Amino acid sequence: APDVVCLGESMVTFLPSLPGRLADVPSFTRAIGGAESNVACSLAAAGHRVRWVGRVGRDGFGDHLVDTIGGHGVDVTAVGRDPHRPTGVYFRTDEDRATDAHEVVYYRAGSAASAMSPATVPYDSVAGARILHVTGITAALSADCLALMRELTAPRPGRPLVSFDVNHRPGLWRDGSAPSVLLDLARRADVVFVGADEAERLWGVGDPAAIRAVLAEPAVLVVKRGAEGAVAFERCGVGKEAPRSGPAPAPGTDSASGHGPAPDTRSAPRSGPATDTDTVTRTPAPRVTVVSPVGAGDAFAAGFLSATLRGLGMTARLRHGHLVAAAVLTVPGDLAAPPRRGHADRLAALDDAAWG
Ligand code: KDG
Repeated sequence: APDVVCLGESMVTFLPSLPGRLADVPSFTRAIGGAESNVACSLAAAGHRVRWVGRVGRDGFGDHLVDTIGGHGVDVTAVGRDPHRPTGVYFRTDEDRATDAHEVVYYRAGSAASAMSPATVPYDSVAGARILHVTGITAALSADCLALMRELTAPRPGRPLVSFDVNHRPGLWRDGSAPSVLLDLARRADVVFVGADEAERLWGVGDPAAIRAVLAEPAVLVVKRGAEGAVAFERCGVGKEAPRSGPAPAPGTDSASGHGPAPDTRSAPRSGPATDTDTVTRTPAPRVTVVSPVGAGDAFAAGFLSATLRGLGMTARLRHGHLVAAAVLTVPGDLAAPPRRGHADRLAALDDAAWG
């Protein structure tokens, strides 16, 4: 079984050849996108066994996604191929330096991935993993996809640790249901990533402690504050010392080389005000010159989850998230080679003064 399963829609992405409005961009370069497969590729680069579960058309773009993501060392054997629906694609423009705005246009309604459901995605394809990583994007794709998300996040014995990146994409939510649907899913997860700006937009709370009050259930909540860094709330009494009740990794096959199992965060009580029961950890973000923010959230999640799989403490988990994000922030595409493990470990171990 893989260490991590990342489940969600990947798309062929068209990146503009020149800055400017979509209406004016003369040509585009093909790349790949998809928040969950970005996390998968980054985790594979960090040496973990990762499976991407998605669904693409029986078309050239589907072949391209499967080949490219597989080429990153990700297990693509559980990717569905839909003979009747196309692979999703999307176009985007570069950030306008003056306004920070960029345009994203999706052609994914009715895509192969929108047909993911409890019927088309067998639970077996995620069972046995230590971590299942999903995002709020999938919940917006179709009623079937939402049903799948609810099934995957429902409590059940031996459930992988569920990692949920809220990933609110306003362009995908037309009916005003995002705040309640995403809150409900996040509350069912074990580890949640959310941007402070995103939480403000969805639930009207931007202060980390206020976000924790709304999202008190997950054992670990990571609030990302852009250049200001990140804050993690971890319920006391859980973490690396906690007993594990999920599926054990196969002996001797831990590609993360001898690291302990992922912490079982589900054994903790689910009630009580966050402030009384949480350990709060803050880390500043390294200062980098941002080339493109796209993919940085995925990179952060990958760095954090990699450090989680390795049994590292919360400060190290956050710092590894920041380091992988920094690598992606400083290149144009969604993906960048993360720093090698030894190098990242040395950077993460620098003293607090170096980290701002
Ligand atoms: O996180 C990066 C993603 O936003 C991008 O790759 C496309 O998955 C995507 C989406 O749905 O926006």
